[in-house]
Amino acid sequence: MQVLHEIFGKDWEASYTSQMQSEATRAIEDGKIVLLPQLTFALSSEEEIFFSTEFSHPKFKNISFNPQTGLVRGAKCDVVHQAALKNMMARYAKNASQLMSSLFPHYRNTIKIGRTSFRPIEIYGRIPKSYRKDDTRLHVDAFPMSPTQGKRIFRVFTNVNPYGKERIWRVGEPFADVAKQFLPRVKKPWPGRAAILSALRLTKSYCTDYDYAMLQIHNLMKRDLAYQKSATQEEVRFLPNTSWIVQTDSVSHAAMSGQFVFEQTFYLPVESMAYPHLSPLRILEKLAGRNLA
Ligand SMILES: O=C(O)CCC(=O)C(=O)O
Ligand SMILES: [Fe+2]
Repeated sequence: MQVLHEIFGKDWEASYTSQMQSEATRAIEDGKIVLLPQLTFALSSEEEIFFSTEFSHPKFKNISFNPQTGLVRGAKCDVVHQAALKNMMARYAKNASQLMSSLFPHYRNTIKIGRTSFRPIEIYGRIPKSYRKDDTRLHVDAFPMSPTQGKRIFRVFTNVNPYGKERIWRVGEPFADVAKQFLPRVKKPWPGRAAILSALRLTKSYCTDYDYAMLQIHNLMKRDLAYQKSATQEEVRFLPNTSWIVQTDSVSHAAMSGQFVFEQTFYLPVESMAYPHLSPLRILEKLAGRNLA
């Protein structure tokens, strides 16, 4: 399968023809990565000090920003630098939103913005706390605290590495193949699990059967070292000063190396997709023979 779908947009305000929009929609919903090889995110000269690991809190993987509350997390710095970080990340959030809106206009009314992240730590050689947190292993995204209830996860990335370093990913097999292998291995949740998790506030919202299955698949994929080696996969190298958009809940991916990337997350209801049958929710429901929402 062709993994990349290239679009030539030079800036975040670029407009796209309806043909480009519908081709990009088909491509992304079909599990391709939409690559914008000419699109970068420029840092001002004052912001260049953030090309460093010095502002990262050792407990966090990334520096994150919540565009809804304006809060920055995971940074270790004084108020002046904190404000500058916030400014820079808010600008990335705005740019990424603009891109999503001009490339996918029919998602506009229902898409919701999530967290923005700045990732200043080199991936290669990083020691994860557990295999579940190891993003160098192929996985589809699912987060224990943040159930999506079927909503799609879109991520916009920009490699801003100033030293010419690529971000290297492995991209695995289509979601339908992942699901066929791993859904049969998903154990039944114990009764009342979701209600207890949300009552104890261990999840930010209700964890549906879909969320449970996705989290299990995420963990099973990462735990299976034989699968990591033998699964159909290919290496994709993202050059500095390029951007890409991917549905990380369906595209099997692993980040192998690279440093200094921005990322913006968005959530989209399955019903807003042009091809909802391609969503992980519908694919899993078809295999399970029942409703998982
Ligand atoms: O940082 C990256 O390049 C990707 C890591 C990852 O697995 C993700 O953002 O879902
Ligand atoms: Fe991921």
